[in-house]
Amino acid sequence: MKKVDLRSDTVTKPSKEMREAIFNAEVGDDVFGEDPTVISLQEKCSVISGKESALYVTTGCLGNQLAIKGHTKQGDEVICESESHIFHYETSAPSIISNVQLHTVNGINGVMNPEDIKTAVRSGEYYFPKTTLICLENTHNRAGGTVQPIDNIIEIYTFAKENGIKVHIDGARIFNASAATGISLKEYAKYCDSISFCFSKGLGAPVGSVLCGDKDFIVTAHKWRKILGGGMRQSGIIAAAALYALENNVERLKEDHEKAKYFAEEISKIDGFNVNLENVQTNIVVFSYSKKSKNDIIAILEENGVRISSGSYENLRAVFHLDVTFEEVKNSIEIIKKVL
Ligand code: TLP
Repeated sequence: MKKVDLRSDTVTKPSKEMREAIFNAEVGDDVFGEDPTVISLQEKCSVISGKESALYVTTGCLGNQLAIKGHTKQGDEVICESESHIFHYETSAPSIISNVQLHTVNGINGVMNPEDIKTAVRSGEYYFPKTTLICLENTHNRAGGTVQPIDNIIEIYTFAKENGIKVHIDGARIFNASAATGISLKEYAKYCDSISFCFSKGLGAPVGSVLCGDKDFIVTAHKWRKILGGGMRQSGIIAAAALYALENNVERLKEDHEKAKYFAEEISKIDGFNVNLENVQTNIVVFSYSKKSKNDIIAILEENGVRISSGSYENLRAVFHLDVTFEEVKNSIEIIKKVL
């Protein structure tokens, strides 16, 4: 029996059409800057983000880390939300690659209050680190796919500009934010110095992310991508999947949001489940179950054909994507009702 895999939107497999695009990709050696498919992906990303330049990178983590490297100097401080991906899931890379310190600010549902950011920014005394970067995450993973309100982003960016601080958006799922709000990637990207987004999540490509910013910043990111072993050769093979994803899988993201909403509403009716429906804004549902431990639930559901993952702390997480049908979502609810 095929399992319904809701562990992440990273689990999707390339469709037949995407594989055809991969098959037909023109390639060259990208370390020589000669891969036409990579070049056209980067150009497209620069156009749709409204940024001068773009760099194709292996992962979302690498996109974030190159941004931190490009915007900071050794010993600087980077402000990020206390549940952010950069803080929790990137193996302390900012301290290793950029030798910077993270200063976390508690948000509400992943959204930082600009006043709290202003308080966290260091004054100029010599014994303080220097705040040089603020990172925002849109949508916010551990908060359950919540969207950063545009007014909030604008306020943070305006303050940052006035104080010589850069802003990076970890937009791994920025197209989910756009699908939920109608605000374009270009509009979001206006209010940051750099933005990264992933092809390998809701867009369904097997691998790859992109980092967008101004020319000089991308020149530095390109150098550091090479230093870190991320220079790729005939990467048009995978860039073709990313191009296919941008052209064909963005519009449909709304369907994943509907599946998430339906799932959240249905499980909230089951005794023992707790889900904050207001936070279900995109394709992620973070929820809890009071009657069993987190690991037990994950194991029981796995045995019964539904795969979910661990969310923040005691929470569970289900993520909706293009490889799970509405029918399968309905079935998974029935299974949950039956076994829990
Ligand atoms: N998130 C993964 C796990 O690492 C948790 C997932 O399954 O959701 N930014 C955000 C907001 C992300 O959610 C992720 C991946 C990344 C960056 C990193 O992307 P990759 O895995 O491509 O390095």
